Amino acid sequence: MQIKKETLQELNQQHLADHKKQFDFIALQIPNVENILQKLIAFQIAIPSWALGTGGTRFGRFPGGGEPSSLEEKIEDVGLLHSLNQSSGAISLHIPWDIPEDANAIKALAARYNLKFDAVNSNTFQDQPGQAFSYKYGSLQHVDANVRRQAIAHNIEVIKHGEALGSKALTVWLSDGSCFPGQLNFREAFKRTLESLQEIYKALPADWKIFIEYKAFEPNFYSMTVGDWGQSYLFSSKLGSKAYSLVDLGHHLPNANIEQIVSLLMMEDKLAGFHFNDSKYGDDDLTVGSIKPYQLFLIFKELVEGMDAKGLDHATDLAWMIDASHNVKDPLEDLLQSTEAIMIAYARALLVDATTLQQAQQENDVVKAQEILQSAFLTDVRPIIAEARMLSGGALRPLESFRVLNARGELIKVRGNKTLATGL
Ligand code: AOS
Ligand code: ZN
Ligand code: ZN
Ligand code: ZN
Repeated sequence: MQIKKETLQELNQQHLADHKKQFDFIALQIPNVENILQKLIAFQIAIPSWALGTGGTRFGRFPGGGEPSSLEEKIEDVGLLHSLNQSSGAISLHIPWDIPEDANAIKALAARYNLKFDAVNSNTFQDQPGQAFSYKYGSLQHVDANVRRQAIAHNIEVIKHGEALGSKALTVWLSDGSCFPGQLNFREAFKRTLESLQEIYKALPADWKIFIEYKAFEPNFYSMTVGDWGQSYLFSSKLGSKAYSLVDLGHHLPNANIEQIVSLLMMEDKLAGFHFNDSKYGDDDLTVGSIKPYQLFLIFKELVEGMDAKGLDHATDLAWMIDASHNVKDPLEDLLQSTEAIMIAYARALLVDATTLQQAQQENDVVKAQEILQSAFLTDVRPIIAEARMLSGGALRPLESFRVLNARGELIKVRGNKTLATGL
């Protein structure tokens, strides 16, 4: 399903008068609103191919129908999101869940929707049919060199697929670890993993990066070989300047200060970017901003401050990706909500008065520092985001448009009640 620009313009027209009033009101209070609009327009968040279908839990899936069953259909779905919000201009593939048989055709299709290929993800946490060696006891850490070699070869293959599509990064998330004390020699497992990663690193094209994603627990529940940002940082710093640590918001132990982790990784030039989602307990993969929007804002506040200090481009110098999964929502509606939540957090962070905050910090004026942060956080920035979307040809109200246009119904008409099994 493709939405015509004129259709969106007609829908926007119905809300234009209301929108104008709201936008003018907020614009009056913000000195550099033009600058903020430009930054929001440039900011793009990659959609993971595995979030386009119903995810669910190990207890069950309740698919809704009309889900994409091929890479082509996944690209169409991201194209649909992007036409509505103009902020989802990239897709992140997971191999072998997505196999681009004809890379040129896939590239051409994506270009038609104005989509880029973000980081490609390897998968050594599941056994594939016909695979020679099992990942039951790990992949890059495995005691058997045959298993390690197979996992290294897979990662190199993923790089090749990514190269053919114009991706510039490989994300490695390992489920490697142990379920019980004594199962693993931590140091040996670390060293074997490092050696394996070094082999993969050697295969990176000159302008590529490798992202090392960490996770505190699951599916291993005693130890994870890349269990936290310290371990990820050790790997990425030992690997070299093309290696970075990837922060998935759901991969920390409860109450971790993620904004501080982010700020220090960035200080050390080791922050790859994000898998955005939200959680109350663990790797819940809930809609971004649905549980802890203040935390998300604080993360973006660190990002904006840190990137500005280093002269980095907010839109292009870090990898912005969603990693979510849904059991009770329409996946596309959920992704619209997630993208909006990220834009809200980013826009609010852009409102933080950095000079006054720095002054308050110098004077140990704790109260004032809090006031500055909270006044940015409590500003309703939605009209600014809507304005940015409209300026770039998107919908003033993406979610409402999705429903008014009966997008899911149209997809079901074409695709039927096909469903797609997705990841963890
Ligand atoms: C798993 O928990 C991680 O978040 C990975 O990023 C994984 O590759 C992705 O969630 C797909 O399962
Ligand atoms: Zn992730
Ligand atoms: Zn995860
Ligand atoms: Zn997950």
